[in-house]
Amino acid sequence: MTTTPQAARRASPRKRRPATPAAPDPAAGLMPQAEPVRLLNSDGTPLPPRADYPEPPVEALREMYRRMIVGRRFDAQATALTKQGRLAVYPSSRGQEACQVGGVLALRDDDWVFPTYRESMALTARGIDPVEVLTLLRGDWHCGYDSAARRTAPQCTPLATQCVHAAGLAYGESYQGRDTVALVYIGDGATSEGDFHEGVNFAAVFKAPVVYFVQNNRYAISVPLSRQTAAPSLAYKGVGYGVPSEQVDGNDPVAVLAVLNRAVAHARAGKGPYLVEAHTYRMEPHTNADDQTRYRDADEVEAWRDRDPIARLETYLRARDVLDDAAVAEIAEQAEAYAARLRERMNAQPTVDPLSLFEHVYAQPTAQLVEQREQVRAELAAAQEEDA
Ligand SMILES: Cc1ncc(C[n+]2csc(CCOP(=O)(O)OP(=O)(O)O)c2C)c(N)n1
Ligand SMILES: [Mg+2]
Repeated sequence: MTTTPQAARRASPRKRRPATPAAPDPAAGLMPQAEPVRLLNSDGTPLPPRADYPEPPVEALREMYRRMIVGRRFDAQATALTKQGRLAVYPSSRGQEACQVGGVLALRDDDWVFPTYRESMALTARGIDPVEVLTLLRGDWHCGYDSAARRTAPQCTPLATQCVHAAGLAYGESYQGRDTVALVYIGDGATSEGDFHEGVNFAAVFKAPVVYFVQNNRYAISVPLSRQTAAPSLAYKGVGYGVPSEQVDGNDPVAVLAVLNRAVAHARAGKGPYLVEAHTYRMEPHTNADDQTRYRDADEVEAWRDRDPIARLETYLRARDVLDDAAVAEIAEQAEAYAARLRERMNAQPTVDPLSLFEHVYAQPTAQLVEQREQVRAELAAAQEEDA
């Protein structure tokens, strides 16, 4: 008599299966902490130290404080310059100082930074001449600084395109045997862009040494985070591509630097990219041209004043006895002198040659460009004759 396999299975008594060992979690080592990493309370008192994110040396934190103070003063000066007609537009990063300065301090000079329009403060913290940093926002056609010499890409206005540029550059660097890292600054809103996903994916597959540093400042112009994404944390966006990802309190300078130090070390060791989401807040409007009263309450902005990253670090450093009244006053003076010098230099009228617009577009200019350049040249000559 023949039986079908199904019938045989039905006939035999059910065997008890041995307990199977739990399959290893494929996302182990990739997942962010449930709560953003924090090493200081909002009032600047320390939390217990953590083995996974060791506290940076206190000298580095003191230098971070200095650069944050100078950075905030620079930022206020740049906003004032828009009101005096010296800058066309300025996107402030007031409130985001821990991220602006932390990103730069986590890197070596020969590492690369890929900034957005929001990162003027980060670039000045990197030591780039502030007038050069503001060149583009003044209305010139170029970014003002020498990108190759400063290892700093031009500030990127098209959202998220820097994510793919950084992946390519970092891959190229490691392909040539160098251990340089590229750090990408990107906003919360820009993580909805295709280029963000393509960049992170490429970096993950080819183990490009990139740190994707998301400053989640809660808004993409007027669009709040809740209308942008349903992800519980933007850090999960890295996990989906196999990238270890972390979230950090972006207004806790000590935690920001500790987490970025680990992310940079990971990338430098050849283990591929890392993603860090910093929870922070933009205290000013999107730019000087934006009216924030149309989309957020003053109460919300006020509530974030209590988490001010500078006050938090100052309290901590005073308690550690590495900062006193005299040092605070001296740093404030440095910041004032920096702003005064910037003001002076920005008040001088720049000399801009309109014909330079046509240079550096193509190695061999197209027929249209040649024609347009000729038109501009003729118009300028006619205007000069009229003036004479
Ligand atoms: C590809 C592209 N789409 C739209 C814009 C217009 N735009 C400029 S800034 C911005 C909001 C970006 O928000 P977020 O990424 O959170 O950065 P934040 O400005 O908050 O630093 C938008 C939509 C742009 N610059 N580029
Ligand atoms: Mg934003």
